[in-house]
Amino acid sequence: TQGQVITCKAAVAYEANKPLVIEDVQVAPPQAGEVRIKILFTALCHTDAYTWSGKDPEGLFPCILGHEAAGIVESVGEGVTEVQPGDHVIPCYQAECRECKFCKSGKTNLCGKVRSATGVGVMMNDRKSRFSVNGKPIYHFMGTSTFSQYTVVHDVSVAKIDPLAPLDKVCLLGCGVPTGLGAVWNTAKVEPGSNVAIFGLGTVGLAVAEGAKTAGATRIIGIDIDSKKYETAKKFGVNEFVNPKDHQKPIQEVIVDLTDGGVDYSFECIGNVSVMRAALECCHKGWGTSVIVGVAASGQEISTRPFQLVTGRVWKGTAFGGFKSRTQVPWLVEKYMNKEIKVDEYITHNMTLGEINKAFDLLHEGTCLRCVLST
Ligand code: NAD
Ligand code: AHE
Ligand code: ZN
Repeated sequence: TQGQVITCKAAVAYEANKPLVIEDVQVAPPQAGEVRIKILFTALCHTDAYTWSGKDPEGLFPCILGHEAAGIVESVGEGVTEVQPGDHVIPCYQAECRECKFCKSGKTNLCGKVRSATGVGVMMNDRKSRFSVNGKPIYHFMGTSTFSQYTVVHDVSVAKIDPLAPLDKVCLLGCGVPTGLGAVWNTAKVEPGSNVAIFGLGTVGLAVAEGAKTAGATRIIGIDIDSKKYETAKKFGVNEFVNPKDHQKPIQEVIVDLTDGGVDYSFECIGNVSVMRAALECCHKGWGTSVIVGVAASGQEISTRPFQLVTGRVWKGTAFGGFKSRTQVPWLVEKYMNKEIKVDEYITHNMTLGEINKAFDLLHEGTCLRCVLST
């Protein structure tokens, strides 16, 4: 198949909110600096649902969504040296070129090399898509487009991993789990003995809990409007639970009262701007740090009294948990293989690519953390 167009099945999002259509899609060969990957397993993340909803300013249609996956390199374009056909890989929506201003700064995991293309659904080389249906181009998404049996990505967006790692599990290390762990370890840098509040106990919030537990946090307070979330959350390290619906007072006041003035660290893992405000305001005066992890819709803005920051609270955000993708995803895979981090525990459902619309329905029900699709 090397050098040839591959026709395979993919889930195409033709319009916002309209059911995805399983189509025969043509996938062009990889050009210079590109890699074509046979995707074996892909999970669904709430960010896919967000873009599909039409609220993402970077969401273009028709496109192939999906960004949490694992597969095997099928072929590589000219000049690609770090991976070869047969390598087991995880596509990374956050690239790492190791050469750009961002990569060299030592201050961020964001990479500038291909971001201008991945935000508009094309490849960097010719600003065109490698996907088409009957000659009509289909946009890429986040530089990954994993809801397809084959995809083409930039070589700076491919993490080569241990071939012994089970791809049906480690696909989760493409997004949600690293995001939560890294928010704690890299962005907040939680110290032993800290008190932590986590708003939203989906996969990302639970990974924050796991990260906080391993960092030695003392009180790990989970906050969710769905009380059923507490049972599962306990397994990930949450040791107190608050449902905002059980209280008259604003949730930030409830947390401040519970914690003698506020928590050391809080994490917003929902994407709701009023909860982001509450998460900041439940932090302790003088030092409390709040990390925004959730993705809020286009047009939404955060607000608080500047006095909150003047008096020492810090507002931060994180993308992919601050992890350098190509370097650290393989390391996270090893941590999983050594049983130092959970992954299997986040997988509540397994389905096939053909059942993707049903999988999205599930995602909106409280019982689903991650659903892994086999392609
Ligand atoms: P999820 O939907 O599984 O989890 C959200 C949880 O929040 C649910 O348990 C829900 O019951 C709860 N919730 C909703 N409204 C609430 C409220 N007002 N108060 C308290 N709890 C509330 O989602 P997820 O897959 O865990 O993702 C969480 C967010 O993180 C999404 O916005 C996603 O787009 C974002 N995300 C960001 C990054 C990043 O790099 N920054 C990476 C992955 C995901
Ligand atoms: N296109 C969206 C932004 C979405 C967003 O913030 N994405 C996160 C990853 S979410 C993964 O589930 C991210 O990494 N952002 C940094 C980046 O470079 O995109 C919008 O609203 O415009
Ligand atoms: Zn995601």
